[in-house]
Parts: sequence; structure tokens; C-alpha cells
Amino acid sequence: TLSEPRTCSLIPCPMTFGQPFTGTDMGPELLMQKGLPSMLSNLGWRVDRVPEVLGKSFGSSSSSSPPPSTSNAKNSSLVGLGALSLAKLCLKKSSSGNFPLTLGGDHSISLGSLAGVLRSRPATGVIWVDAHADLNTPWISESGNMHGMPVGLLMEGMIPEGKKVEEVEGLEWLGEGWEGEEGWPAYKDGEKPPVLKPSSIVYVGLRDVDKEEREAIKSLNIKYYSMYDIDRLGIGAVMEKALEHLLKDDPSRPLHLSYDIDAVDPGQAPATGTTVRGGLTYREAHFVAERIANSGNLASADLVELNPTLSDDVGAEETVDLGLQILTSMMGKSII
Ligand code: EXY
Ligand code: MN
Ligand code: MN
Ligand code: MN
Repeated sequence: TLSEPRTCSLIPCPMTFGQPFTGTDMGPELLMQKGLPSMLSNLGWRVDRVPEVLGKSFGSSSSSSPPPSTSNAKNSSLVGLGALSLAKLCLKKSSSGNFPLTLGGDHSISLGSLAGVLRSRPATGVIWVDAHADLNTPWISESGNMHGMPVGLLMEGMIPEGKKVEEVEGLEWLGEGWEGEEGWPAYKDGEKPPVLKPSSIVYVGLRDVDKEEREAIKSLNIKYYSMYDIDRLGIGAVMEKALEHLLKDDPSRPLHLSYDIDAVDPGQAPATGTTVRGGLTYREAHFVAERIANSGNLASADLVELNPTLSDDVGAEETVDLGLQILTSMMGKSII
């Protein structure tokens, strides 16, 4: 039989409420305007264009200011609404064998994309490319910003004793007692809410990790390659080790790549909200995506935290262009 070209479901998700700045809602439309859909079809993908998650107005905080949260998770109702909408889409698209490619928007959206993918592909391994661990929860976060929590909220063992993730307004859909709604059914017949096992994720690019996140990384024995390790081993060895860690028990395991543009050195990617100097070089940023693409295991991904309003025009242009380079590299663009 003719091998069907793979379908990429391109999902714009203009979320801003996971962090303090407007502007991350402009990320998706800039990537689309710069030609991402045709770049993907030129790489042989059939492109399934998904309407924006909740629409652009949802992302910009020009809409009425959100209701204050009852927890330390700021704007949790809106962040949770966006994440649930995205989770439904990623569940649907991954269940029909598509490649959900989510365009952020701040990193809180990966709570949704990852939950959706894990619900249909529970064995998914995750590569988290980021200056930050995003391993906080409302109970340990120093900032209350939910873009610092997507991994923490899904990670087995991170919710403190006696606490439940569904206590957080907007995150009821992650609780065992969820009654279900169109697109995100109740958990029944023994099904549990999606969860990430500590051994199922590898960090690449860490250089700004909070005290409680460090403790958790050590106590949960989470695999990581910080900027120190990248300097020590080189990006080539780091990526071999990261992939080996995730694929050693199952070489056919589906992988999810969550790529935060702030993993890249701010000199190359200034237009983002939480810059930390000493990041990935332009080539390292490409190699990470190229090497994961070459594994053949990549099945879903996010590119997040582009914010064109946080840099001058040249910087914004360069950051969006780098975002496009990273996206096309992870989707198969090769040099030769
Ligand atoms: N760890 C800090 C916090 O939780 O607020 C900073 C998080 C930055 C998150 C950006 C998306 O990577
Ligand atoms: Mn980050
Ligand atoms: Mn502690
Ligand atoms: Mn992040």
C-alpha cells in the first residue's frame, strides 16, 4: 500500500495568562504569517490547520481582567480553560494518528498538550528543552505563574500529601472525579487522569531552577542535561544520552518535544519573557531539533514563549525566524 504522508495538526494556542506579559498571544499568528504551513507541506506533511484554541482575544489580557484565583496559581481559571481546550484537541488529533504541533502562547499550554497526548499515548517520553524546569506547583511556586508549572502539575509525586490538582480552579478536568464533557470524557473503567512518570522526561538546557524544583529533580531522580552538562559533554553526546534514556526500553516509543524558545541564548532569541543568559547557541538550538527528528520517534511537539513585544523589531524578527527554523528542523528539514 502507498505509505500515506503523515498529517500534522497545526494548533495555534495564543495563551498569555500563564505569565505576566501580554504579547505571547502574537506568537502563533506570526509563525503562520511567516509561512509555517507551506514550509511543513514542503517537507512532505499533510497540514491539518486547526482553528485557534479559544481564539486570539482569549490570549491577550486586553480582554476583561481575569477573576482573582483562590490559589497561588494566577489566572488558573483561564489557564485551565485554555489547557483543557488544547488537551481535547491533542487527544482527538493524536488518537487519529496525527502529529499535534502546538504553537504558543506561554508554556502553561503544555499542561494541555501533554495531558491530551498522554491520554491517548500513555507511554510517551518527553524531552523538555528549556532554561527552566517548569516543575513548580501552586503549593511550592514562588511566583504563582502557571507557565512555571506544566511539568509539576502532571508529574507523579509532585502534588503534596493531602492536596489534589483538581482543587486548583480550572484544573478540575485533571481529577479522578471528573464528570466528563464533550471531548474530555470522565475517567472510567479504571482509567486514571494522565500523569507523567519521573523517568519519562529528560530536561535539556536548564540554567534557572528554583530551590523546590532542584529538590524535586534530585528526590524524583529526574534525568537532566543542564548548560553545565552541555558544556562538559557537548550537545551531540547530550542528545545521544537523552534519547538513549527515553528509548532504551522501547525503541518505538512515541516522543513529545516541548521546546521553550528561552532555552536559546537571549543573544539569539531576545523576544521572550524569561530570558537567562548563557543558553543554547544558534546551532545547538537547531541540533536539538534535528537530532530528535532523526530519531524517527517524534510524535507531538510544542514551541512556546515567543513574545515579539519584548524586544525591538530586529530582535523580534530574529526570534520568530529562529522559531520557524526550530519547528521545520524538528519536522524533518535537514541540511543535506
Ligand atoms: N521557575 C520560575 C517560576 O516558576 O516562576 C520561572 C518559570 C519560568 C517559566 C518559563 C516558561 O519557562
Ligand atoms: Mn523557560
Ligand atoms: Mn522543600
Ligand atoms: Mn518553559
